Amino acid sequence: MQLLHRARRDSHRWHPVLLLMGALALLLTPGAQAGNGGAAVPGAGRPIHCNAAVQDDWIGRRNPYKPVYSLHDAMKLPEWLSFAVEHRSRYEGQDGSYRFGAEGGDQAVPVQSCTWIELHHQGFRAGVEFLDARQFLSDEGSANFARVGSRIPITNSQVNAADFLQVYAAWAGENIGGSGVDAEVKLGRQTLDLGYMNGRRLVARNVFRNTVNAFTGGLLRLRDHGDRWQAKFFGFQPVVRLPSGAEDILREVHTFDEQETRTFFSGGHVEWFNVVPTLHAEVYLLHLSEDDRPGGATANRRFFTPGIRAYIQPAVGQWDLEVEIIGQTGSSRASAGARDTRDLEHRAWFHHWALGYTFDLPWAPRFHVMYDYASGDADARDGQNNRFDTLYGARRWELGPTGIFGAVARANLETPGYRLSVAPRNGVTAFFQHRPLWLATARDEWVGTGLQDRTGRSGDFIGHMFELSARWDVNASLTLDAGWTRLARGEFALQAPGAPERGDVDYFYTQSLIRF
Ligand SMILES: [Ca+2]
Ligand SMILES: [Ca+2]
Repeated sequence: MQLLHRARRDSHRWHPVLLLMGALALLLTPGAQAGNGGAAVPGAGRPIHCNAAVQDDWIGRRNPYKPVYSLHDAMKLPEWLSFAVEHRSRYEGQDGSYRFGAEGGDQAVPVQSCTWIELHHQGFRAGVEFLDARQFLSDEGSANFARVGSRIPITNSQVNAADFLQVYAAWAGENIGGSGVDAEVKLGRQTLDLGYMNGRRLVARNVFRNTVNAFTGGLLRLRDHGDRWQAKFFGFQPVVRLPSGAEDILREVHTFDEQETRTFFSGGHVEWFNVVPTLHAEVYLLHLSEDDRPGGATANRRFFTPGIRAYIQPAVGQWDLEVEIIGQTGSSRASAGARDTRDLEHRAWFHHWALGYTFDLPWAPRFHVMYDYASGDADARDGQNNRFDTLYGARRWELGPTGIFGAVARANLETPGYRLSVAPRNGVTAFFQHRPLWLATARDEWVGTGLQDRTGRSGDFIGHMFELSARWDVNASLTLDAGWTRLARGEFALQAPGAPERGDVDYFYTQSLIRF
């Protein structure tokens, strides 16, 4: 541990080992391409949540989603109607706590039900997706989120009962006028992923989380008919999940969601496939501009988020890699508090590096190392906000489970790590992951926990996160998934003001998903 800690002291910005890692990976790229003559384009992954509505891709010729037990087929519904129902139940248990002022353990049963109906005629289609996200066993004693002086037992990230996730009209056409370009326009309330699979760090349709981000506005997607590139441009108002207050959620008040009427989120995202065979690249620029609205105080974020990403997907007997570098510039406030009216210059950044190899052995073991850095704000009085903001991104695939756990946010964070993944049989995957966690700056918050030591005297070491997880896609209608995560708390997590006194935290979940 001492070694890791020492190594990390040198790594604050661009660790030479990381640069070497990146250079090495690039050198190895030609080898990878030699072994993979075909220039495959990233396709849709196997769904593990309410996902039917986004698996059915009208351009790009990806596999349409199809459960083995199809209600659509059983009901002999016509071809012009798409229809899917999904239901996920999860049990989550946590022993011990790590948030500000929290004590004891907690448990929850998040339940998600989803119905999706789409009509299509020639290139036109109209769809509705209805999502019901509830959580049982949460009560006043729960502490899913904490700020100094207030414990929040449950949030609208976990609960949004019976609401419209998507309501849209869309048009798609291929090889428009012989131009070699496919196009799709989607208008209305919708969900969006930016960046294939693990690229969903800034805009994601959530998978593990019980509720899902949605936006209202327009999306234009262009795609090269020869699969060389794809571009997305959007102008949105984010949807705020209501009710948002913990009291209303616990009392099961039902309120339909609304647009955040004074928030505008827009951007462009361009992907190039097989820049050299198997290496894919993305470049993007996002803009967020928000103002307080009645019932919705904001941090008045007004900033641009540019970024680049490159990756090679894992394949047996091949090296894979991923690099993503994101900047943020503009203005924001230190908090969303009504009395916080001081605009700060917003300058933040993030980078992610990963290098892996999949062995040509039974169970196709893949070992990969990774490193994430998300800037924090070292000085509360310097007129700058340097805390990275992950916008509408997701994190479960690299920063541990969310749910009632969610210990690791992509802000004020520095974490190397490694993971061993195996696939013992078709449809079964499992992994072990270990990540030591540090605050990027000791004076800023361990974001999302309410723990902060402005003097920096509690140090910057959060602790070690160990994770074991397994998933079984029994068939296209049933997926089982379970995981155990231990947070072995370090100096900061034990000594920061308000930190729970004792011991490590264990989190366990098990879930099933059925789709028809
Ligand atoms: Ca609602
Ligand atoms: Ca500052």
